[in-house]
Amino acid sequence: MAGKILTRWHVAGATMALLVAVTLLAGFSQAATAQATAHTVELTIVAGKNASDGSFDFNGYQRGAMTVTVPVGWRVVVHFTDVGSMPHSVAVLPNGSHQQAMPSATPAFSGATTANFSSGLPKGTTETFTFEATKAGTYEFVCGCPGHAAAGMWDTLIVSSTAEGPSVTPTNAATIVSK
Ligand SMILES: [Cu+2]
Repeated sequence: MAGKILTRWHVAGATMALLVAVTLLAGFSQAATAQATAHTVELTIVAGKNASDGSFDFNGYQRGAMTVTVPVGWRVVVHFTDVGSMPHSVAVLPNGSHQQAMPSATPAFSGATTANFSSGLPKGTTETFTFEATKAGTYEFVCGCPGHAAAGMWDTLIVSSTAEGPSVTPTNAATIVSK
């Protein structure tokens, strides 16, 4: 009798230990997954910052003078503010789109645009949009208001398959915060 009871306790104990182990493993695996998907970069883009270029700039940079790099697969949260004297917009478009007279309103990544791409957002407006940088390559931040891209209102976005984190050149050209 005593032997049977002891065995039962052993079985119960082993089962408990197994459950604890499985629960711990599940917990670790969940934490690892959460970390893998937490690759988000918050990027601030200020339109029309520099009056001396007619305010046709992002963060004071135009004609590709600012390059933002993000690793492929990261989520990009763009905080856009128009501080210029006229409406502006921004979208992530395929490389070379600034050469089009009327840049396409279809962004390179789903959701990678402010509202009213071709008419722009009134000065003083702030808008946030989010997209997943799902494909490596070179892209452009372009203002869609007529004539603005031709006047220089575009910069560069590189979605990199080798970069380990986001960056911007020149250094501090944009506020980037990784999360
Ligand atoms: Cu503009």
